[in-house]
Amino acid sequence: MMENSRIAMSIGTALDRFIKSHQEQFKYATGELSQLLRDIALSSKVVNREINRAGLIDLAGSSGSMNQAGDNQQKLDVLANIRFIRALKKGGEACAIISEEEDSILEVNKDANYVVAIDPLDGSSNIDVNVSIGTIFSIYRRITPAGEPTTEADVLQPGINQVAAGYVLYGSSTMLVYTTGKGVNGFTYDPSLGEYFLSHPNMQIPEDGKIYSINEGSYNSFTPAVKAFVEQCRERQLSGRYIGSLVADFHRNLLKGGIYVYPTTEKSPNGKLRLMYECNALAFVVEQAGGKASTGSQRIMEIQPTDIHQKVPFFIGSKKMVERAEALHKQPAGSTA
Ligand code: AHM
Ligand code: MG
Repeated sequence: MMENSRIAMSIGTALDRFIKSHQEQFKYATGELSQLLRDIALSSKVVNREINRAGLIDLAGSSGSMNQAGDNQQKLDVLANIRFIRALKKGGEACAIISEEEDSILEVNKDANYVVAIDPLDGSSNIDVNVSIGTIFSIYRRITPAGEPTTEADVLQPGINQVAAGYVLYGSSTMLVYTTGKGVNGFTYDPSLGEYFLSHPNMQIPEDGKIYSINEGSYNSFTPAVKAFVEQCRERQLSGRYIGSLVADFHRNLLKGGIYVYPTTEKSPNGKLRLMYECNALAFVVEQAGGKASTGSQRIMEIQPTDIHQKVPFFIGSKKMVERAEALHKQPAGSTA
């Protein structure tokens, strides 16, 4: 058993080979988690193909239906949801799935051991304008024994229980970045070979950064602590960079150093982003890369979820930047304005 060791893998190693060679690091090294990761990677290739063809075959744009949050679902959201769920069902390793596009828990294979939380296509308002979008996923091991029906307790687990998490960025190139709790590795897709290859081994986020990513258009409805944080970023003359596509903003900040913030606003009193299939996954990745993720006053991964679609305020990125935001939340009301 290669406990806690990060197996040296050279750049260019194919994802399948990488997953296989790291299987022994998992606590339950039976191959099921490896298979789940492969299922997600395979469906992301299908989704990638559909995204690349979207402009050509009129897939982009609204499908006219609404999801549970009342968002206007895009056709590609619906398609991506179908692709991932079909692959996870067929793969047989998921006992339950929760998705941004599904109102309730999908019970899949009661004999399986893993719960998957997924946002099949995040940032979908960017599809029509050819801007990067992403898939975000979290994997948990169920608490009840396999063979029994999945319970709410199996699904509503805090982020610290994740066994794997990651994202796919459909950008100028497509990348899959994931962690199983032993560091973070990034793979770039080669469409001519139909395979992901290791391009970013053992990713580390800079301890401090010069980029802040927040929708400043909502400034007037920020809390005093968040307003103070934005003021501090302006005073320090940091660069404001906001794509409005979480995976893309997060990925840039992971590589360059920075912070992404989606705080509470008047329109969204709990923030906009969902704990279970957006925040926890990226929190696991960022912590494994040496960064932090917080609500401003609590570590994201320690929140006990009460609802599969629960929203939380979100501060994520370079350790020092998140700590500065947290420090402003600790100041007595009135002193930060
Ligand atoms: P979605 O899950 O409906 O796609 O919304 C999440 C997206 C994030 O990718 C992005 O960072 C954020 O919403 C942008 O929201 P806003 O336009 O309010 O700044
Ligand atoms: Mg989303």
